[in-house]
Amino acid sequence: MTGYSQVRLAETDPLIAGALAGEKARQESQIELIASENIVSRAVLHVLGHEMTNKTLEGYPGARFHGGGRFADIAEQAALDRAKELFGCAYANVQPHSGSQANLAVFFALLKPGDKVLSLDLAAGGHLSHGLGVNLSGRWFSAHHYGVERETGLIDYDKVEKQAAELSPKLLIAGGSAYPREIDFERMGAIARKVGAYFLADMAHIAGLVAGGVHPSPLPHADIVTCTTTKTLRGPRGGVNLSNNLDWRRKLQAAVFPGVQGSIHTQVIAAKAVCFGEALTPAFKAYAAQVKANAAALAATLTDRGIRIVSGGTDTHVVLLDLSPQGLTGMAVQNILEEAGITSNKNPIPFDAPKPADWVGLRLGSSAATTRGMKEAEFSELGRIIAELTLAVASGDTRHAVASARERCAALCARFPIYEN
Ligand code: DSN
Repeated sequence: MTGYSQVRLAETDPLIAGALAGEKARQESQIELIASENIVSRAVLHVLGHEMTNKTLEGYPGARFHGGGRFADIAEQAALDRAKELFGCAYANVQPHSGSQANLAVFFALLKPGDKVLSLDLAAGGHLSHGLGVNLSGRWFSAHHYGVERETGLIDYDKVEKQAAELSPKLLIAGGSAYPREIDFERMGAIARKVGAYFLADMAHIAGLVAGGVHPSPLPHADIVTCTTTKTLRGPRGGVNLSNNLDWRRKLQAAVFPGVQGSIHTQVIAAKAVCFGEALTPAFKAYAAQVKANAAALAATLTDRGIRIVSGGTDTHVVLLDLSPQGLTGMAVQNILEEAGITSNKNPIPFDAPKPADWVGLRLGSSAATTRGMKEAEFSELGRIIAELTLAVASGDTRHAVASARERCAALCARFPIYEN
């Protein structure tokens, strides 16, 4: 946002101007380790605040229900072309307003209410839009879940195959929000085919790693792939549907509009085009590799200091801490990290308690701080800070640890500003 518009907003709406200024300062002065967050480029920010937001359109490029769409069509067509090039696939739909909407459209396209779905349990790293009881996907469909092994924290694909054979789901789903390891999409696709299920791969969290070539792509194996542009992909808030199989085209187009959505978020679609353009550059490949290396450095440092990492490490940007050996909840450590200048989120771990207040998991992610320019050395420092704070909470005396952590986090923020100009 330019200085001019901030000044104007402060005059017309001081409450919201204050909230925006506060949020900007918070982002600059805290280190963001929430795994679903990132820091978009100036170009993406610019597009999100553009007059393109004024344009109402329904339908698809070249076939709209409203007039005046020729420039929006250029943006949406670019987003489609770039998404297909980036992920090497035959079909894309860039209209879903979020990852949950992208998933809902797949349910709408493939299933009837009551049909059986088999997906990763939320506590094992799944996502609420894959059939959680309080979500439409769990309320209107018959959702069943596979989990991970208690000892390893990993999916046992033989068990998934057995469960799928017994259940005969119409839809098998892979992916989620907090599974830190590579998913064997090839095996999941083979299981789906064997039991006659459709296979949906939700790569919301890892889309940037897939785009950057540092995580295997689900596209050769899944009927349909969904993702967001928000997380490792470092773009605007929004969803995408992809497929290699053009047979899904008609159904998916109709499922997104008019199935589960109306008019498009025009400026977000233009920002998605910019995001895909950025992700096609060699610099983004280097970024994706650094995200993975940084998460590995963070996990190794925490492990060395006696913090248990679910699954023993990470193959992605996600590091999931199990705080039960220290007798702590995720909430307690989330709070102390925030006091020191690190943002994170409590998260269930496999076999965790049902109530969020009792969860013993804490989820960290490396995408946003990597965008600031931090590398392995800084992520090791973050690991040391987080371990010291955790052990201090466990000991009941946090004063010295918080004071030291605050200073060290502030020093990192000063060395790695978010937007330098
Ligand atoms: N699914 C939520 C998360 O992973 O934090 C939001 O994207």
